[in-house]
This record gives sequence, structure tokens and C-alpha cells, in this order.
Amino acid sequence: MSDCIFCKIAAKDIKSATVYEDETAIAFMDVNPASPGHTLVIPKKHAQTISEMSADELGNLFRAVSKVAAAIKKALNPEGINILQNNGSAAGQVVPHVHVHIIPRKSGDGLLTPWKPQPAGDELAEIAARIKSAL
Ligand code: DGP
Repeated sequence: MSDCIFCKIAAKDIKSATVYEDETAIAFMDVNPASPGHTLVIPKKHAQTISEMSADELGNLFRAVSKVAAAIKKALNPEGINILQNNGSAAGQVVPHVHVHIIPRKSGDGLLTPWKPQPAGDELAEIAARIKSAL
């Protein structure tokens, strides 16, 4: 897509600190990192959300995520790593090109506590049944 910033990064029309690239995916440092080492992995082929990607395309993307996360662990030795992927503005997606955040974590860093866990209500079984029947 001509006006997509991540397509431009994939095409090397915009500079990025690229750490990994293969036929279908590219990984580069997030320009506004949540923590040092925060990296984004994107498919080279434009898709706005994962609903537009095939299982094979997602497999390729997460193979790249796995490689880069392992390299971040080896290079930076974080205590933990979050893998985060937002679909749709309601879910916090700002850039409308699929991207997977790899975020190095350390104890007490205060990042990413987006919800208050609460005991499931009566609707749990009904929701589970709806998901199951959609598969
Ligand atoms: P999200 O909220 O999930 O859509 O995250 C978008 C991320 O993309 C955000 O952490 C900042 C990053 N970002 C936005 N524009 C650029 C850019 O031009 N270059 C790089 N390296 N990162 C970008």
C-alpha cells in the first residue's frame, strides 16, 4: 500500500534500524520503545489485521518473531519478554499494518498492566460455546 508507513519501511523507502529480514518478514526497532530493545516484526505483504492473513502467512510471521525474540534474549538477557499484537483501534492498534511487538521486560518496570483480572461471570460457558461453534 503506497501510503502505509510500514510498507515503506519494508520497501526500504523509509529508514529503520532493521535487525532481521527474510522473504516474507522484516524486524526493526520501534521508534518509540516501551523498553530498550522493543522490536517490531511485520509481514512484508500488507495486511491491516491478522484476519486478512492466511495461516501460512501467520506461520511465517511468527517464525520470524521466534527468531528475533531468541536473539533479544541472547543479546539483552531480559528477565521476561512480552509478545503483543494489536488488531483494530479499539485494541490499541495505531499503525494499520500488522505488527508484532517484542518487548523486553524486567521486574517492577511497571509496563503493560492493561486489565484488572476479575473472576469470570455466568456468561463464560456461553461465550466458550459460541467460539467453539465458530471454529
Ligand atoms: P501499535 O500501537 O500496536 O499500532 O504500535 C505502533 C508502533 O509503531 C508504536 O510502538 C510506534 C511504532 N512506529 C510508528 N511509526 C514508526 C516508524 O516510522 N518507525 C518505527 N521504527 N516505528 C514506528
